[in-house]
Amino acid sequence: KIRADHEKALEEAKEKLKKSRDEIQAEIQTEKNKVVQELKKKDSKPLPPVPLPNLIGVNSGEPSDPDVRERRNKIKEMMKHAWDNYRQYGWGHNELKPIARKGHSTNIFGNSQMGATIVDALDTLYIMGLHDEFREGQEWIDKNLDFSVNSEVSVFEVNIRFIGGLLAAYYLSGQEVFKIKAVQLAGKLLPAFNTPTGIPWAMVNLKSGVGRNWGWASAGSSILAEFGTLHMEFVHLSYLTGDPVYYNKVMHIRKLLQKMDRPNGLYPNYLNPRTGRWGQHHTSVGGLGDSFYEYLLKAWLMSDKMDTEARKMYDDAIEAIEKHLIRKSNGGLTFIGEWKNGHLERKMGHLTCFAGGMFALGADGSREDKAGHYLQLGAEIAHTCHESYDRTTLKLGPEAFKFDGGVEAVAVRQNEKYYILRPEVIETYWYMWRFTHDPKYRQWGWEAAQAIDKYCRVSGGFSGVKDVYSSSPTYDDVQQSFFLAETLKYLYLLFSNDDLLPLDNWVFNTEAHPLPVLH
Ligand code: DMJ
Repeated sequence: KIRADHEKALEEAKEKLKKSRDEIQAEIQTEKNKVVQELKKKDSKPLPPVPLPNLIGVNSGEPSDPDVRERRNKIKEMMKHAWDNYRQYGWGHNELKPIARKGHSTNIFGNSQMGATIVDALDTLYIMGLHDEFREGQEWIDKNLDFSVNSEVSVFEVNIRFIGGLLAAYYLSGQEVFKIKAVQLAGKLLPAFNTPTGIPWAMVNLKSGVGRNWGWASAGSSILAEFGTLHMEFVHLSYLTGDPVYYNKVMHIRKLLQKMDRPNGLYPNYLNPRTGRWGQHHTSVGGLGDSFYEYLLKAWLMSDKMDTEARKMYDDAIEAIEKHLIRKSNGGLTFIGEWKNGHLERKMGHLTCFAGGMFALGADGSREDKAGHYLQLGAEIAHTCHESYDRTTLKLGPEAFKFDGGVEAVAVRQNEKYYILRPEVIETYWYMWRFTHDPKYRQWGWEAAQAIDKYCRVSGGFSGVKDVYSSSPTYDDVQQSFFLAETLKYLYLLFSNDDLLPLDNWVFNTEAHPLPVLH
């Protein structure tokens, strides 16, 4: 059926290409008008009213210390630079090429033009008080964001960036349009769950609903960090709509995982959605695994600590990870390696650095009251990740670094030396700052902010760099949407008071979109 659907889509595309440009444009316009009309019809049917959770600390955080205030203002200025350039050169495209000064997109968004940067940036704009920019974004979303596009997108990425971004914008601003769009989009993702096991495909065509997995994934598998990072958003969707369909989908995934054997207590990164069997026995707290663990912990926090099943799964998983993946290097640096078929690869990814913050966030409520231990582990990971920054020329961290053959926290392979404006290290600094108020975390965050401003800033926005060990780096010419959603938001929060989005009331999704605790 899948093949037949694809062939049909291909045929349609071929037919379309036979037509003249004007004809095609006219057809697109007619289709767009139709969608707008349909949306208007749907929009007029209001969603059932639900009480908004208690929203605390949405407009606070102004630091009294003038130096801290100055740093916070600098971060806001960087956000403005990133936004204004996207506004000018990439508006409506998913991302910006800051050097070529034009729109950019990657395969995670298919061939769509869904304004990923706009949706991802909204809540950051809001908490920074950039209200004109927020309104511009809202207007674009209201008028242009539609999901009936013949485009194959990543279910995970669309969930964390779009649904997460829209829900956070809704809770912060109270503007109904965001909720409506989030629910419409979620409806488009649901066909991805039509697999023999209910484990969703990695990708879904938003128009046809046809799903499939990444060609590179082990034995046709879905990815743990992808199907395991839907829970927070889907629970909120059920809460806001009163429709249990979303909740049921993610709880089904959880139940299935609970029933499965885990080699050495570890969750492999790959699971086949047809057979329900694990693929390769690789386990990672970085790419392919990371946010699955994060969402177990956050499911518990988001439920006001009622979802003890999620907490138990988190505790079990973390215990196995500590036993098999976490080690100390000869130089005394704690690192989290990658487990591959019973062998530990002594390499840590930039993505893995988020785990420092996760350990700190999960300290309270840990088994046998090991809160001190997990806070300490968080501090050690933060320290290791800071070292990975500090040992480079640009003072920005590489994509992956080794602890092997005399090498400590340094990238070895050329294709692991890049920095693409990722947030994870700064994210960990921020959590550690919230829990300890040790000034070194603000200092380290400031070092990173200065390095980004010095080496990644160009006149058309911010760009990733290809080699953090080179004194004359080349740019990758991409301003990632998560730079505005996460990196700049965590920096801003780091230089704000704790009463801005307090962690007792808000839980951040894996793209740094804050969702309220459902008491
Ligand atoms: C973000 O999209 C999310 O944080 C995701 O969980 C993993 N990585 C990127 C940013 O590095």
